[in-house]
Amino acid sequence: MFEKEKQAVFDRYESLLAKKNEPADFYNGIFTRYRDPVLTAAHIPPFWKYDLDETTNPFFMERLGVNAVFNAGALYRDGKFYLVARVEGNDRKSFFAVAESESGIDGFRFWDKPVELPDTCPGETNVYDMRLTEHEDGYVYGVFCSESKDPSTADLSAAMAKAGIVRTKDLLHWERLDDLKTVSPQQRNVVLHPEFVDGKYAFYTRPQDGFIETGSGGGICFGLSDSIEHAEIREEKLVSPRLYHTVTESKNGAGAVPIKTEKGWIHIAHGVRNTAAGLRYVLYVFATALDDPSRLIAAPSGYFLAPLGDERVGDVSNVAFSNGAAVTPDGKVYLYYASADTRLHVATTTMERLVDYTFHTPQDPLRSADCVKQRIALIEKNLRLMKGE
Ligand code: M1P
Repeated sequence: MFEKEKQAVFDRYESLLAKKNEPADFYNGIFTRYRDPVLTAAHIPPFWKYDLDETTNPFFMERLGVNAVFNAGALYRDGKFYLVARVEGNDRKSFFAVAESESGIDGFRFWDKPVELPDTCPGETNVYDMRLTEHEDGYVYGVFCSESKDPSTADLSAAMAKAGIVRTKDLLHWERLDDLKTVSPQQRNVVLHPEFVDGKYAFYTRPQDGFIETGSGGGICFGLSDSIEHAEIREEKLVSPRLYHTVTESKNGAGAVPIKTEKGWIHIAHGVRNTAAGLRYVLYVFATALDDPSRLIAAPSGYFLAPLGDERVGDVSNVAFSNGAAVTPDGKVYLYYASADTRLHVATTTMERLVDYTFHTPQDPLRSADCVKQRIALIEKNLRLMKGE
């Protein structure tokens, strides 16, 4: 019985990892979606969950279950794709784990053990959403959310979010640096820019007054720090603002590390609006200038990617979230996005298409009357073309 169940669990796991992914039946000319997620709770190696010893686990039960695998930092190196995923145990605590694949769209296999971050903060209860930045200083940095209980209140759910920083050269050995200091009381969705700016380390931040609500935080900001070992930003400049009646009205946050193109830095971020059914998270794109990555130069209208079909349902429904993209030397872009805080997907595109989308999608005119004019202009142009005029 024990051996039979064990074999069945391992067989199911291996056949999942061997399954080829295929493009989904979806077209928008901007990116390709795929039929299957690239990482789910079922991609967790059985030996992370089961005690394989029959004497201590006679019923072959899961002892440490995994609830979800989602929000992953991404890296392409020497012909392989690496993800540092957020793995959430049944106990609600998240940790990081590296998975690698040859194709970037399927076959992701977790390394034998999850990442063991240096445990330097006794109050830290939860860690999640690592952005991986291959910095020009030679290190790979991981900037993540470090969450602890808010000691100033008896409210059990009150928490504090800060940006933790680690660095590595091999994704195996991690050095923990000081958490980022900013003027804002809390931070989440912090991203390290891959290049020095004015000789300093540059970060995209998301100031927030509370753990959930950004409050007075106006959106995604930019700040510089002299040091990375003791990172401190004294001034945060607004880059991508939250705007009334747009996809960023409630809040937004930097996502994947900005992608350098000949026309500017392309950012794939998330925007949040509130609805009667709760918060809706979508991905949107903006660009900043090559000579000043804090200067907004393009802001295509609306969302880039929204949760679709099954993606809409999960632990936190109606959420698309990304904190990682990998770019290959031949200009292919692999965007890793999670749906409903439950599973991780990939969408692929090319640098050429991403640039075209970013710089040729019209801006949001912000009012229905102007949006309909914008659309009618497109329709009239197309009607003339369709009539051969
Ligand atoms: O639940 C949706 C997302 O919520 C948070 O994002 P934000 O700080 O913008 O609200 C993050 O905790 C993220 O992990 C999560 O996917």
